[in-house]
Amino acid sequence: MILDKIKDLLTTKLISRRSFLKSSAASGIALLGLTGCASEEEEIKTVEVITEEPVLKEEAPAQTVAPREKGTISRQTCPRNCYDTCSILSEVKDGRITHITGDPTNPITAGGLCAKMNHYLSWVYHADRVLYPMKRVGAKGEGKFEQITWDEALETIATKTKESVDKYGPETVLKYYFSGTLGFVHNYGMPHAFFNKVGASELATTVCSETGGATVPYTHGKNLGVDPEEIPNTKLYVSWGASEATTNVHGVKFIKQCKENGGKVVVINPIRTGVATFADMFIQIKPGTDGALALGVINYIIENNLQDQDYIDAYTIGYDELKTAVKEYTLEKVSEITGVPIEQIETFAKMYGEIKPSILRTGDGLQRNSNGSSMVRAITLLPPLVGTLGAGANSGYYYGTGGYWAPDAGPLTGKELLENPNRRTINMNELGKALTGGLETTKELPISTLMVFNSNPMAITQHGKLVREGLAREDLFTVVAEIFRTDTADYADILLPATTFFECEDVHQDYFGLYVRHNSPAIEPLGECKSNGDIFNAIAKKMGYTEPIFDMTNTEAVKACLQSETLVSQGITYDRLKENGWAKIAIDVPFGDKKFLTPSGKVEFYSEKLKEVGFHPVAEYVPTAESKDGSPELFEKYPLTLMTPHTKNLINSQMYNIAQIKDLMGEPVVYIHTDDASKRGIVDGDKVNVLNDRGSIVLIAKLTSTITKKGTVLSFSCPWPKLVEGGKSINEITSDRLSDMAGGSTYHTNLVQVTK
Ligand SMILES: Nc1nc2c(c(=O)[nH]1)N[C@H]1C(S)=C(S)[C@@H](COP(=O)(O)OP(=O)(O)OC[C@H]3O[C@@H](n4cnc5c(=O)[nH]c(N)nc54)[C@H](O)[C@@H]3O)O[C@H]1N2
Ligand SMILES: Nc1nc2c(c(=O)[nH]1)N[C@H]1C(S)=C(S)[C@@H](COP(=O)(O)OP(=O)(O)OC[C@H]3O[C@@H](n4cnc5c(=O)[nH]c(N)nc54)[C@H](O)[C@@H]3O)O[C@H]1N2
Ligand code: SF4
Ligand SMILES: [Mo]
Repeated sequence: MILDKIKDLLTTKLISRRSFLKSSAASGIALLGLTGCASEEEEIKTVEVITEEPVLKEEAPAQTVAPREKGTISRQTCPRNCYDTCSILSEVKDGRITHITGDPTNPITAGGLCAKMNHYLSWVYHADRVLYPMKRVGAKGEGKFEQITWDEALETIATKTKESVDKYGPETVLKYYFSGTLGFVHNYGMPHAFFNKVGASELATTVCSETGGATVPYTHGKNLGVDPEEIPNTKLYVSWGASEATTNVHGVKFIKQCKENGGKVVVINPIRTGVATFADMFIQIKPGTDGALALGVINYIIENNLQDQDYIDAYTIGYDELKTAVKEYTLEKVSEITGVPIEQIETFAKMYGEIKPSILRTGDGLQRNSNGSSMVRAITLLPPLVGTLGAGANSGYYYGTGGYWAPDAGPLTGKELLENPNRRTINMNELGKALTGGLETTKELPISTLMVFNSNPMAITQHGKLVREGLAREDLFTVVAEIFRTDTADYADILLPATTFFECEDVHQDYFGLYVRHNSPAIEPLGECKSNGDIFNAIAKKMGYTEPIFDMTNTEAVKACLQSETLVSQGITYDRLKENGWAKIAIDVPFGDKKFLTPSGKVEFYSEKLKEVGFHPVAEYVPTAESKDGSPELFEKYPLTLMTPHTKNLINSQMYNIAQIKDLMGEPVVYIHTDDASKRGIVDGDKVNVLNDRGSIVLIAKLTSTITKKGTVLSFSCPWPKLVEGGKSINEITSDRLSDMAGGSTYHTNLVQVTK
């Protein structure tokens, strides 16, 4: 039934999209309103089967591009923390945005946004936008505020910050930010000059992909991914711990093209993802055991002489040690650890040894485990073993394209203003502990002023109970710059109104593809909103800081970011970028020169450096810290592994307050295998408690026999706590343990019990 409806819908949509493309070619640019969406096709097809998340209903009937008066068109970039970084065209009439659509000329965006961001106009013009500075008048967390002037807000912030600095020292001031926008100006750039001048504690921004990012260089020397637009041209695409149809919707078309061109697709994931539904092979692995699988595959390849010996002899070191290290990972043993049938391991190993070129992609989800680095290390040994690393543009390894980021936010951050380069660093994954004296350093020197921008820690940060207790501290002065009254904003002493990207200028670069993108403001700031850069400049001035950097405008900041060597040498100028909205960075074949920036200059199957930092110099299987093998006692009490990946309907916590999306998602669910459910007397739709020693939350049970295997439960991140029953959401019970490298997050390393 629902499928038929979707098909109907899709046909109408595709037809209207085609006519749009035709008409847009004829008339320059025509805009689609809210319904234009190329990538929905992938999402719609995959949703029903895979994640069983409901499909977004159409808001308006499919458009029939009627002739109408045109408004002013400008170009934006979707600044969300999303691989795709879509280029947007918006139309403004009488100072109001009337239509938005994806740029049809950009190869990745290809004319459509995603299902969630088709609701952008409901987001920009939401009745609950924070439009004026406010001060708290109720209890912390209660969400009672009163409008004040900017002058009063700035005066209060400056006075309180000075008090913190004078009484307790500058390091008692802490910034907390991550990815509300990923603009070089308003996230990585301008705000930091203020904190450097203050000498505030540094924040280790390791919540997302640091563990993997820190690991890859031990093997390859540098993390240089292939251009994902080459995926259609490869013969084997391996999706290892990624969920493209959810988190990278515009990437799915390249994977489909790979198949259409005769290539094979393999998915390795504990969860049946969107891509798994059309993959040639789906390896539904036990979470946290991928290291064992990779080592078993290596062992099989070597035993069957499928390795590329010429490549190994010329460009690698440590092959003998590798051979020895993987010997114990027999098919039987690996099958036992991973829950993957022996025949499947064999077939995959044979495919990976024989089919070339191939691209092996690791997602971010995989490395958000206590053994994330150990797993990623083992996987990175595979491409050089079969000689695909550096063999061609369509060959090798992919863990994002961050290694090529060209704009440089450095000149905006005022590093030269920092007096104490050894100031303390707080790991953002430990915010709860940091605020409640749970870290040695904050026990001695508590945080007294917290300034949050571009983040919603009450929803996204682990071990929510501690974060809440910390934010509720009466002796903590909290400033939050926000677009909405999030749970975090409710704890602010001063709440500042931030602009959306439709209201300010910035520059971006994808972490999926190789595009630098400009963001022009489409409209004037609503109410008294200011961009993050302008907010922190205003605070700096009120503090009495007179350095010229605090006079920098958004446009000057964008221009400064574009002065990098790569951009200048490739002729990517401000004017060109602004005119076209985006430009592609040219790269050489990653590792085409077979130069690897490791100590030996070769791929290191054996790494002395890895040994120095306490790891197996080759690789080994390490169970996760919360698992049957890693913590048998805890497992007795909490026998289910909880995974908490991203959902197609949100960007982390963003969009959960948009009525259409909230209604569509309903109350948050936990997917549980039918066997695990029946053992507990749970039926589909039951309200259940999901709990561990960190806390307990209420979710709706959704029974499945395909999405997850027995023993694994799944609940998506990150609903707003105050908008769900019980006032607590998923991160109430996730672990704030740090990963095995670079202090990364471990959102998937959780043992829980589920009770009716
Ligand atoms: N719609 C949507 N898109 C997003 C986001 C969002 O919230 N919503 N968030 C954005 C952000 S911040 C990021 S970092 C990216 C992340 O993008 P991805 O890396 O694709 O996504 P994740 O959802 O973090 O996790 C990917 C997969 O890792 C799997 N995984 C977890 N543990 C293991 C394991 O032990 N072994 C294996 N093999 N797989 C495992 C999960 O099942 C999940 O399918 O997506 C971005 N895009
Ligand atoms: N359980 C679980 N939790 C997770 C994850 C997971 O996989 N599982 N993933 C983690 C990952 S990978 C990430 S990256 C983090 C993301 O963590 P965050 O970056 O904190 O996530 P967002 O929900 O995007 O919150 C950003 C906030 O910034 C606000 N905002 C947006 N634009 C602007 C702006 O221009 N200015 C200002 N001042 N504010 C703005 C938004 O309204 C929103 O409230 O979440 C992490 N949390
Ligand atoms: S969230 Fe991602 S897919 Fe959706 S519009 Fe933004 S960049 Fe594109
Ligand atoms: Mo992330």
